[in-house]
Amino acid sequence: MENKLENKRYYITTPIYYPSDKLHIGHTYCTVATDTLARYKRLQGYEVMFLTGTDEHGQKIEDKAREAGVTPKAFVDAIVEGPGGVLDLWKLMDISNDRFIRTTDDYHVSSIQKIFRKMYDKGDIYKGTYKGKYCKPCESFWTESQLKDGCCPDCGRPVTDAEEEAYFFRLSKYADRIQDLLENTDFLEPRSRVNEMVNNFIKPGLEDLCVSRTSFDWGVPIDFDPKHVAYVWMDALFNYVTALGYCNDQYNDYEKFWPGVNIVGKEIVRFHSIIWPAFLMSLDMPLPKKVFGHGWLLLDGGKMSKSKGNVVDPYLLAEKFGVDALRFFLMRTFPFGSDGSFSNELLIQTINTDLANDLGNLVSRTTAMVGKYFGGTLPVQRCYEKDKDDELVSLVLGLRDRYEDAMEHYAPHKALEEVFKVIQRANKYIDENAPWTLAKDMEANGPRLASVLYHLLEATRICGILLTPFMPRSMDKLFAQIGAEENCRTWLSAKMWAALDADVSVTKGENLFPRVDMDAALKELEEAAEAARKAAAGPSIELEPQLTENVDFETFCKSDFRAVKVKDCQPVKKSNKLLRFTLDDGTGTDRQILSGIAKWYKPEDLIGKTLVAIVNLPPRKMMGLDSCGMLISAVHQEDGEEKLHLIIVDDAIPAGAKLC
Ligand code: ME8
Repeated sequence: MENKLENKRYYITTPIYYPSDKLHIGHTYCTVATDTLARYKRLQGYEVMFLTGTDEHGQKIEDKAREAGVTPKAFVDAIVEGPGGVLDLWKLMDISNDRFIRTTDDYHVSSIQKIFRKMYDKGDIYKGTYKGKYCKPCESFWTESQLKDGCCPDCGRPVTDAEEEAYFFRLSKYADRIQDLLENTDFLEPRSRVNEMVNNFIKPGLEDLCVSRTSFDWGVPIDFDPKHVAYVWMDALFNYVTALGYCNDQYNDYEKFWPGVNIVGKEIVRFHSIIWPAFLMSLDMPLPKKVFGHGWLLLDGGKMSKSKGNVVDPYLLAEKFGVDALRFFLMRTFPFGSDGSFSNELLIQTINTDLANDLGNLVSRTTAMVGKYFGGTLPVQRCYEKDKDDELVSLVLGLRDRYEDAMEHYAPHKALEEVFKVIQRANKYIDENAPWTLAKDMEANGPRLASVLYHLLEATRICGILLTPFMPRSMDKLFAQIGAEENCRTWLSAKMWAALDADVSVTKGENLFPRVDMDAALKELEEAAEAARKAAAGPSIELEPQLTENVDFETFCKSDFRAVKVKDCQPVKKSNKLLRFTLDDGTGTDRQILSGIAKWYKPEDLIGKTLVAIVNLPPRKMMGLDSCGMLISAVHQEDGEEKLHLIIVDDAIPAGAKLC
């Protein structure tokens, strides 16, 4: 990671996600990690550009939109900007991105057209015929030899044959340079991914890459040959530079921020460490400073994915446990470069152990004791005891370097491990120094007690600074509680002992991280997941069995069904079921019908509607009123509940028209 302070600019990106469905905890994991790294760099004093966005073109989105009966743009708009959509999720999760790119943004589309033409003019893109295999869910082309058991090597699903006129990018031309880049530099991390790329993709021979499609429309049209749209990965990868203003006038940050760091999931490392640098080489552009391929969150041993439908909802977890607790859990639990198994138990356990027990207790015990023994403000008289204090102080003062080392190596989990070692040591320091015993003789021990508490506040402050990128909101509250002003919250002051005022005042505040009742929370989560599964599966509908006994036509014709218009509709006094309708049935005389549908309709909503009634049933008295006929409705059971819909017909049908 770039760490020279003379170059104080830093650019970091997440993948741009497909808005083919709601995003899940896996996307949240990557975005929170990238956000944490961006916040860490800002804390260090860098000018940071943090980009995220959505990858909106491609056949998969086009198909999904068709299924939903809307245009592709309307489909992605709803998922990106609609309630509970991508933008809402990042707002909820306190994601501090400086920019958000959508590949349907006009400036991006025209930039891709220019980029395509540049590469074509240079001779790195040429026209040919594409023959091969295509995996639709992954939007990936494969050669026969790359398939695993005849299926997509990424997701294991069947592939389809594809043959069409297409443009190709001379990927093969860059194979040696890419291999050298991967093997002899730190371009791609973790290192373990390098062998996989070289052995599986480069050594078997890099073939030229098909970079246009003609079989669907939802993409960036090639301006000089508009029946082709750009391959969605080409369109997507260049987002990292178009969002800075490369090939457009929308922004002017390309010179300032490129090259940057691309954080991606391991399944798209191939695109980012082979294809992406080759594209950039073709345009003589600087390569990313780093591509980091993080691991997957697994659920029941498999990858969570939108297309498999086994996903965990970040909204639900953030709402239940708090955004910061969720952010913290994701960063603390799963080593960033490896896969990890998600579970609700693990989440709750982490909250209870690290946040409620270790950090929460340190803050609440320390501030409570400053309140109890000194009325909330420490006296300035002190008594430092070398043998008791030195170890804690030096551990705390070395923390920033150990933390920085971990963060620079994309190991936020290790950085947190270091912070929590200090928090645990500070809690032990409380027990070793037993402030409650010192407090028994304030005259003799007052200065020592003040020292002990001050040391605890200092340890808490420095941990708080380093936890800010992980839990920004909670750390603001923590600083307010321990009396740490702005100048004691800086990166610089995380390496300074005694930054807090000697006569610092604390404020008792809310419990930052309440304990979670494991059993109750697990039960609630299971119920919520069940409700979500049901909602996704749609309601369970039960219908009345059809009658098997025939009715002869003559008998049927004796039933007189007519269109009727609702002139008035009122509730019936003392009945919570009945509505009284005054109807125009075309005869010139009003017809009154009582109907037991008050549970489903408000009377005022039905006035003016055209309904269907059988008009030759014998009159019946109900609640002392005559009902002359019956309104026709459709009925069914939904999730065990009776549902009713009046048959409301076209208003163009005149009152009294016969139904036959
Ligand atoms: O691949 N665990 O978009 P995508 C951890 N549009 N991270 C996960 C995850 C999981 N179970 N599931 C998803 C695309 N992710 C392309 C990217 S970039 C130019 C184009 C994260 O919506 C992870 O970072 O399928 C992964 O790489 C990304 O979401 C894929 O999101």
